[in-house]
Amino acid sequence: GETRRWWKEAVVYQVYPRSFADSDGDGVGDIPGIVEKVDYLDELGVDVVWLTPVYESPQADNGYDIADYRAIDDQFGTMADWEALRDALHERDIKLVMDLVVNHTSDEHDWFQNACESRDTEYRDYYVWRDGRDAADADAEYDVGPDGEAPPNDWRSFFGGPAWAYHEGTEQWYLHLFDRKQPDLNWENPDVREDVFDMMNWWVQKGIDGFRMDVINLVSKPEGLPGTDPDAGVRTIDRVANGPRVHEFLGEMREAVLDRALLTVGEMVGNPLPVDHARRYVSDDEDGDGLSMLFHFEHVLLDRGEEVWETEDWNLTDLKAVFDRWQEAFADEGWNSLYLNNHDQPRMVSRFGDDGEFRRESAKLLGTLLHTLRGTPYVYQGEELGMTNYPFESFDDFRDVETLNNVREAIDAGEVDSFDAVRDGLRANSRDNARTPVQWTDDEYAGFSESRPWIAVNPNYPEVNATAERDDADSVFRYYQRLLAFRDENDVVVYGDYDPFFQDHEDVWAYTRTLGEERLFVVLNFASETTTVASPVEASGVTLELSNYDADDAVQELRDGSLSLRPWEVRVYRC
Ligand code: TEU
Repeated sequence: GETRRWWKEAVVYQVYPRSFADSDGDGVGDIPGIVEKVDYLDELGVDVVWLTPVYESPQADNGYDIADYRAIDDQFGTMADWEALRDALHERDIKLVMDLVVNHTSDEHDWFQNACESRDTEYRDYYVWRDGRDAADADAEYDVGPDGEAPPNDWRSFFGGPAWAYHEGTEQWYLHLFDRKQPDLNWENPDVREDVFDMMNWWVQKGIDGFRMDVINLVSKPEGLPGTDPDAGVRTIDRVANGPRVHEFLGEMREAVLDRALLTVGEMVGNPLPVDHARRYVSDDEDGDGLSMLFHFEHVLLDRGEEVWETEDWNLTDLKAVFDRWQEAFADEGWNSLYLNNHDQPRMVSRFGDDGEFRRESAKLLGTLLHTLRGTPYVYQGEELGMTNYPFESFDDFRDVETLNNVREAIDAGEVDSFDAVRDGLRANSRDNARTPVQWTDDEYAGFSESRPWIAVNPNYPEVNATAERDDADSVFRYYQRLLAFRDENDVVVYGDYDPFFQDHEDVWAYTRTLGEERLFVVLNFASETTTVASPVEASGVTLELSNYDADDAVQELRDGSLSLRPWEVRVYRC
């Protein structure tokens, strides 16, 4: 609702440390590298940094496999480095949100190491262990255990293959919804919850300002762990998302740790995300979970098939419909997060814009959308430079466990012939698109590192880089600065009502934001041609507040009631 909260007024900038800035020349980004760029973030005008995992980890999933929640991984630096980053941000009034990954740990976490010692060891019940099934009860496809034993059920890992791994030492299987090096924690065990909440409080004590909660709607598994039901369209994700005790667990977390001064954003996987669950996650009521906001996946799954290499065409009317639905869902209570890319998604300008001729225009248009809808915008590193997808050529170019495991599994299972068959799809979809190094300069390795980075730099860095962007008044970076400042200066952007027009128009998105007497009218042309529309708003006193083209006739056009929008043109009027 309209209750004022600092995190509603904020813009969050996501840092993926491995790819942000490398201070020590080992080819991997690190925390001192981020410290060197804090002034850059301040110059951009961000209010919050969300740091993806920097905890001690064998890096099977780039840190989403945590071996020690209270230690910093050597690759990224030390706890003293982390404290220096926290202080450097706080000195500039920038808050710090940490990633909370508690659906699973690394298999190298002490808890799991202990759990593997025997069936009745202290931490055994911190994880989800089951006996296998008779091979006769299972599909041949899952027949992967010893003596033809099948896993406990037919759930699939999000990263390919069965969601179960056999542990020889104790002759049982453990659940891993992600990589086999990411065993799922057993949230049914109250000791697990207590340890997680203690750890969270420990970080709050260290002065952080919030948590981004990784796949937090997976923590409650259904009783009896029922298998999928393909005939009824019930997949693994449908079994494990928004489970029976999820609100109870999050309610406990709220009680034990959270308060409204923290920014908490829950990542809610699965599609669709039922609105009744969504409302409860962010509700402030007594039986609500009290999160600030959530990430759903409905817009970023529009163009995705079932497999990581499968694509579908997306269209603007569907994209608008998703956003309209969620703007409406949280119109009176709750709050939206606004994102078009992150470390798991391709670059937004390549996906929803035009990364060729109209790269700059469309990057600015998409930015304007994110920063003028109702909710808290998230900027993913490099987005403010208009960074694009990477032109992947061979399978060796990829680093991401989701991409690698899924493709290898499918090739082994004979479902895919070879890399060539999936190349185009991976080019479009792979998470590695987002993970190439941030392009700072036109020097070798884009100024990211002194030596060859862990993943290749996008070859467009001589043209697309922070130095060039800052030297150019017309750049994507300079435009983002204006967007962020505009939000700071205008309450209507934060708290105004959202009202859409032209919902069936295939190229144009238009809406007003209204707060008391104040009204903004935003119109965006999602096409590489000029599109003309009749203005849906009556306007006399008009000013053009933001646009990615020269103002020219914009004001007169609105007065006259006919808008002629150039390729990827966006206009924000006050009227
Ligand atoms: O992502 C959850 C998730 O659902 C993704 O794996 C998603 O399925 C995929 O990226 C779509 O291509 C979170 C983290 O953001 C991700 O980086 C982790 O790999 C994952 O959880 C496991 O911790």
